Amino acid sequence: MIYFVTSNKHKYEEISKILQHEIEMLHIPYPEIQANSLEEVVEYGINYLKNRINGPFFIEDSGLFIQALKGFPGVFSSYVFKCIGNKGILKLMEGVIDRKAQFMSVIGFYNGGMYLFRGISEGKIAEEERGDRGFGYDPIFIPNGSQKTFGEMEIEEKNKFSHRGKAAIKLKQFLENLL
Ligand code: ITT
Repeated sequence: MIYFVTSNKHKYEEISKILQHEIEMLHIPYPEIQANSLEEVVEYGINYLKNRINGPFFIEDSGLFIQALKGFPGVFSSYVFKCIGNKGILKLMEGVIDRKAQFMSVIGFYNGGMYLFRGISEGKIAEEERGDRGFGYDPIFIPNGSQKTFGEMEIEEKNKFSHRGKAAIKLKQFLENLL
């Protein structure tokens, strides 16, 4: 049994479709520091949690980085989403031609040692919100190789394109090699 420490049930559903290993969602709040990279946020979170949890666990931190906005909202994605939402981002992007963006995910696994796995999904910001699946910025992100937003995809399809899907596959391969 491996714990996935998160408050976000969508993240849990996405990763549990990929990991064959039994994972269990555990909701223990941990500090998410203000840092320049997702890796720093994850390392700090693991160091905080490692003496509070018995057994192997992982956490995941993710963000949307919009090129024309110099990487905003990036490590502040969760806070920015709560404040201005998809409508606010679309407003900031009004009239902007370069709509390139990437989603990034860093999974940190701990079993006595700490291991980080990163996944990136390149894509663009849609002109309008589309779809009501998923969470967060899903309705405004179109990954390269698809015409749909993440908000228009089932979890399995999103996982094929997504930052989290890619990071989770790396974790899965790592766990298989541990056995
Ligand atoms: P944790 O408890 O796991 O931290 P969280 O929702 O607070 O859950 P983060 O701190 O990693 O997650 O914040 C990342 C934010 O970025 C998240 O709240 C979304 O707004 C956005 N985001 C990340 N991945 C996303 C995805 O796959 N689709 C849509 N939005 C995403």
